Amino acid sequence: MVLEKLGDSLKNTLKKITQAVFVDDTLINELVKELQRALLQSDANVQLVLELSKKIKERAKESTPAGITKREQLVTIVYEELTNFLGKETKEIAITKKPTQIMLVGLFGSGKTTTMGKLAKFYKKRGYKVAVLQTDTWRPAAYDQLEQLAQQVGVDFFGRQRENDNDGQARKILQEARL
Ligand SMILES: Nc1nc2c(ncn2[C@@H]2O[C@H](COP(=O)(O)OP(=O)(O)OP(=O)(O)O)[C@@H](O)[C@H]2O)c(=O)[nH]1
Ligand SMILES: [Mg+2]
Repeated sequence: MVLEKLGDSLKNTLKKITQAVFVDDTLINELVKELQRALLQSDANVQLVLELSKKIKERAKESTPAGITKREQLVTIVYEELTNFLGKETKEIAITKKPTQIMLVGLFGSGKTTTMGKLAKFYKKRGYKVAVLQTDTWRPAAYDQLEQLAQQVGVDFFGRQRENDNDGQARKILQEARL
């Protein structure tokens, strides 16, 4: 999911609630529709988006607790339901042994290399000795992309440029990185 874009759409949607004169069914329906649009554009699962919409609409019917306005209640509901939707729990990657290897697997263009850079920076900052390994010899520039990223972050980089032996080479690169 491209979360930055989703963030902007959601911000605009929530702004609508805070600026609305009346909080009524029309506003709630409009809000849910905009949320649906924003989430679906970010490739969210259709069934889950429909469930989220239903929950928000149901909870919006509840009476407003004393001390807050209907508007504030609605923003809270949307916030809570979105938090549930996007995942409430975070999971730490436990570094229990050295070396710890993290392999990133995913579809083309899903953000593996970028995430690798972020992870490298994260662990370097915390005092770990980090090396990133490029095992993709298929896509042109994959090597250069990670090499540049490693330079920016200031971590070691290992890889092979344009090699056909995809199977054995990951192991070889790993061996090199361990030396
Ligand atoms: N907005 C946004 N863009 C991202 C994020 N992560 C990656 N990208 C962008 O998505 C594109 C692909 O990212 P990569 O990290 O190269 O993805 P990849 O999975 O390594 O791609 P391949 O190696 O080609 O399979 C790049 O233009 C990144 O800048 C993210 O969290 N948010
Ligand atoms: Mg990549």
